Amino acid sequence: MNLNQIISNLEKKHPGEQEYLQAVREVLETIEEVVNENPHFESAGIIDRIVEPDRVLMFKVPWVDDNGKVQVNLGYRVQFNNALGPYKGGLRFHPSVNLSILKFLGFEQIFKNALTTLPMGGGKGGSDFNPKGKSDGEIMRFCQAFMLELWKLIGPETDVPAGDIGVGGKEIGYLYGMYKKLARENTGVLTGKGLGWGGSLIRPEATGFGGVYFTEEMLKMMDDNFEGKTVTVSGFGNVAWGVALKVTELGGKVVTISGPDGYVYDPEGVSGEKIHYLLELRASNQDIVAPYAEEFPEAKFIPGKHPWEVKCDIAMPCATQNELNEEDARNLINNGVKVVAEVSNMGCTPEAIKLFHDNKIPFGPGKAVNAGGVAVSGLEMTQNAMKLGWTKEEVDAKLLQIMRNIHEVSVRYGTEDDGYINYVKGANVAGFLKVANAMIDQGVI
Ligand code: 2IT
Repeated sequence: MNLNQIISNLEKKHPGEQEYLQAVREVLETIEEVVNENPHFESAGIIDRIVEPDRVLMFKVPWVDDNGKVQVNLGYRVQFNNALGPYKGGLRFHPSVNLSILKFLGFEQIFKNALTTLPMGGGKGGSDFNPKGKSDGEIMRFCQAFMLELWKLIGPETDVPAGDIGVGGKEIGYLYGMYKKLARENTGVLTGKGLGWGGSLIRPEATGFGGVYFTEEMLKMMDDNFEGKTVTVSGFGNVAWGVALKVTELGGKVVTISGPDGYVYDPEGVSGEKIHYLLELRASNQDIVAPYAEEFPEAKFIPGKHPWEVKCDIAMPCATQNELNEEDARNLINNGVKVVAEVSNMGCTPEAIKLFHDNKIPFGPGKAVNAGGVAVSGLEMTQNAMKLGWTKEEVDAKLLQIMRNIHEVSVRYGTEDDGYINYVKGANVAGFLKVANAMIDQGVI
């Protein structure tokens, strides 16, 4: 496999799609060895086929705002690979959304979903719609207009969307209502639904809980645990909330959260009622964290900065892609970080990851660490298909098992000669082999 040739061909075909090219390069670099060991992958064109989505759907979303003015956004669904099951992955509503970002997310999702061992292919979608400052009525009308196009492309056995940044329980409700009306069926085609109408218990917590379960396994490899650990977290949404809940339960202390306006340092820990306050912050649709420091005076708001300058044992990025760069990584290492676990998708830049690897700091990549979210989405699909629901304890136990299993396969494929575990390689190889073998079995389609 000629990695540079493949990447330069992709650059020509998809100029400027930086995030997508970054995600592809990272995966191809780590699977090069296993591809070279399996010549039948080459003859079946697996790499050429896996790096391009099956199809990309782009559509216009016109809607009317509260002032009666017509607004126009772009809508997308990237159906990347369905070798393992229906396309599965979230919808992101954020002004930064473009094709490159959704292709990177869809590509990552293929391997992440494979790691869960549940029957799900990879996809992603969303819009450049900005939910910040929008009224409930505007969000509902936008979701309905978005679904008016999307519903034709999805279905319980073809493509099952869910939430991502900017799409939570409220948006899933509006999207589902419109889908059900148009499709005249009630098959639970979106996951992350309300707990009273088909949603799975633990789904809201799942990404954060799963991330902490995975990190606990990483700590175990060093005969350690969360007890007494200081943890820095970025973001203040659903994912940061789940992480704060579980870290606190396991005896650790989350000392930061962050938003686009800066970060909050809370030396006493984001615990108890403060964790629930995160949900209020999020629900305000304001996208700022400064009010936390007004509500809880022991905390300090540091405007315009990232939390990675704060001394910690464990760093868990929970916000968005490329949110932790080389300089941040150097700060963390100089401050004695023991473990870095990326809960956001592609949260760390390639330079930051290289620095962690060079310094032998255990680094868990997003597609392994945050797979708990989509794993519980998969369990929601199972429960919907059975028309039965599991208890909180049942779902949580399955999530824990899935995360431990992902850790185990990452160690199996990622352990280097000196004993250092390259989790990026381990997770990519394990996910890739599963998808590639399924593609071989299913022929050229
Ligand atoms: O990045 C992700 O894995 C998600 N946004 C969740 C996807 C899902 O289908 O639950």
